[in-house]
Amino acid sequence: MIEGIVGRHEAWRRVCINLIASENVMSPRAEALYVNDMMHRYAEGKPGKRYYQGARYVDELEEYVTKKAEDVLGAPFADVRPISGTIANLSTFYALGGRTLAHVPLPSGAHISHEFGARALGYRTVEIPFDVEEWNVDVDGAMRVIEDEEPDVVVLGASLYLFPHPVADLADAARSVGAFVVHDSAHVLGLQMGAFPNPLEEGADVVTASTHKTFPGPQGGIVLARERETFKRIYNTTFPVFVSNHHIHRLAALGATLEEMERHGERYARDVVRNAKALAEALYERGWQVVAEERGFTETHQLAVDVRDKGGGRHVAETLERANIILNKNMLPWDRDPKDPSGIRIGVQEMTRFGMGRSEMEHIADLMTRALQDPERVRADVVDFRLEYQEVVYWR
Ligand code: DSN
Repeated sequence: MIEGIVGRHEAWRRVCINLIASENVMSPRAEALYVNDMMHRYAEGKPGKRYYQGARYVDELEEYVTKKAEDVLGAPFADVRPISGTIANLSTFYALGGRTLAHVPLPSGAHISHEFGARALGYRTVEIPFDVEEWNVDVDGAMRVIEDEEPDVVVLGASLYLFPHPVADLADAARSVGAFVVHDSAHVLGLQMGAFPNPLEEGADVVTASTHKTFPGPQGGIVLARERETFKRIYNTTFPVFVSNHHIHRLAALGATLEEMERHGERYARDVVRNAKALAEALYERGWQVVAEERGFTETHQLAVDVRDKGGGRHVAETLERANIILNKNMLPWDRDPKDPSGIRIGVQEMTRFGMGRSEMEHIADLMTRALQDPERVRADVVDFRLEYQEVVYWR
């Protein structure tokens, strides 16, 4: 029964065009390393100071992976123990302990943990204004919020993320009121290898992320920091407040992915952004209202499309799923209802990883356009097309 369900899931998603912006696939090596005996074991605490015996090789692995993360991701300090991006955020917000947290509005891209998570920790949250013309944070408005509200934490970075947020422009203003700048790089961690600015170099104090979106590792989280004291506060909060055991089997796969990204990350990041622009252009030419045309659509792996003229985000996402084209409905800045929003969000990082380039992006735009009219008929074409791209590249 269970084997059957998983088998059907795997067989189905292998013949889908997967465009969910928060997903990816691991390399065969990382996948093989993911299932190992450490998934049965406990290693609470930190290397060399565990609360359980039997962790000598876990210590060796965790130290290696932590050092590799610092080197490859360009961070003086890394904590690989958060088990998700949300846990990385909660741990960071709690450790930096304040009363007020400023974040981008949810419909303009913020992650739910920036608002609901922060509030659950006792923060008063205030919104940083978003400029819909620029599809980015309104820098002057953000400065005013920082001056007036004097937040303790300013969160930039997003889940709907088309253009780099102005970390450098806001870091000094934040510091002048004593605020920490946290950049949520969940979506762009893999792009930071060469196609997106490193927020720590731009003045962020902390980067939080998940390790399975544009960074194509196992599901998990990570915290990166610029200064030792800030890092220690977060590190000493992650355990024992937000994790006890930290799902240590995933560290092997994370380490393997870091090694692969060290070799191929720069090329992968550039190819992803190039493909996102190509798909945006191709859809736009076929009549889809891809947002931010004046700004070149995107500087990340994502594009967003206003599909109100095609029945709305929910209708479009559900119709495309019938053709094996998998993406998600998404709020756009003017939306209030996440259940039936104006938009869809598209990410090309997974299909790029399977070797697709510009011409394949054009073909996907054709398939999407036809699928909206007759999804069942187009599904066979999607399956045939996808069967041509089954090997993960960027890892050997
Ligand atoms: N924020 C979700 C997404 O971007 O899909 C993941 O947590």
